[in-house]
Amino acid sequence: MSATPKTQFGYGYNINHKKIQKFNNLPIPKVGPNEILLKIEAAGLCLSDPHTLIAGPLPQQPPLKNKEKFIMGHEIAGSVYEIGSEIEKNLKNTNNKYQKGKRFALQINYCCGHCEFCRIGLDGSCSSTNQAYGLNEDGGFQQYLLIKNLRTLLPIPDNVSFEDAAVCTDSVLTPFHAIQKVKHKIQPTSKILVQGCGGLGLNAIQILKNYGCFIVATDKKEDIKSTALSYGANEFYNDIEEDSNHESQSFDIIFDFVGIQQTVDISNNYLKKRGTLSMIGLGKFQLILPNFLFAVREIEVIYNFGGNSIEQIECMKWISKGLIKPNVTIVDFNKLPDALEDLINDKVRGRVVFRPNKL
Ligand code: FEH
Ligand code: ZN
Repeated sequence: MSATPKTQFGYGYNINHKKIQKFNNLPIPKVGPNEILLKIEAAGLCLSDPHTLIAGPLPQQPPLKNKEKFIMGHEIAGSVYEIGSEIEKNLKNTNNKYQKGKRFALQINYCCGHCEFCRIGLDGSCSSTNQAYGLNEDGGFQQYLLIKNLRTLLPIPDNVSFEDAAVCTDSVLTPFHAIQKVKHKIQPTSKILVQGCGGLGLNAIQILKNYGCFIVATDKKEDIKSTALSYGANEFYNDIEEDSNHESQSFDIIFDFVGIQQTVDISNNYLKKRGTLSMIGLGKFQLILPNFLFAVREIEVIYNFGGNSIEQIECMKWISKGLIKPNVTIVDFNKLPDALEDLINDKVRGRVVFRPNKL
């Protein structure tokens, strides 16, 4: 292994700027007795990144005040580069779990492991702090990241690449979690609409395919049609209302990966009585739900955000078995600001991943 560099560079948030900032000459963090230094092997770019730059960091639980500067990047996979003295002492007792070189994906939120939610496996909803890599604390758009909460390290199966493991932390996990919450309602005869075929929607199609249901996908981008169909969508439309013969109130479940008024209105048109609307996309901060029209049909509306560690481990298993193949494009780490502009301008297809240590 080559010598640890003295400094590193990264990209992140600065409260005084609306654009991502490059931070040069950052120190490589010193490792405490119970900490690990992770070498970042892959870090994915997400629409939450431009949202963070504009709307600010994910709020933390008081009394924690949000940082004014931090390294962004919340879809992270890496290898153990250095371990603290206490972890070293315990290596044998932990079956060498944290040995140098071991491969891990990070759970985005720093779950505490002992709150009411963590104790029942719902650690994605941990109620302790809301600290999250790259969203209000340092993340993966740099070469080395200090891991203070070992609970956030989830082992990557041998045949899963760092790039796939990185995007699994969010762009696979989030749709997987949303689908797990309604899977008891999915039958081979179910008609399901996936609105939005971006990074998350394309993964949703692949996950849903395993339940044998009929999948209709929509996206305003025409060029995504062949990918959506090849991932398992039975039909694809740019505008379902204009281009299809689907009847009103004929869908059992709709997954909305866009989250704008137009997609809510489409869901209102197409959901059956007692249908389910699963909201994932955060296109708009606030939306008007058709209160009366949903009430008379007893529509169930479910909101989703991220997922739990047990689901993230399961997602990696699905990838290792070839059941999900994330759509990943590797981009030079030095080109990160350009890739972010492309994402903002809707020019990105699937997920962009950087390899900060492969320059
Ligand atoms: C997942 C888990 C925790 C925080 C944020 C997320 C993502 O949905 C952000 O894109
Ligand atoms: Zn994200």
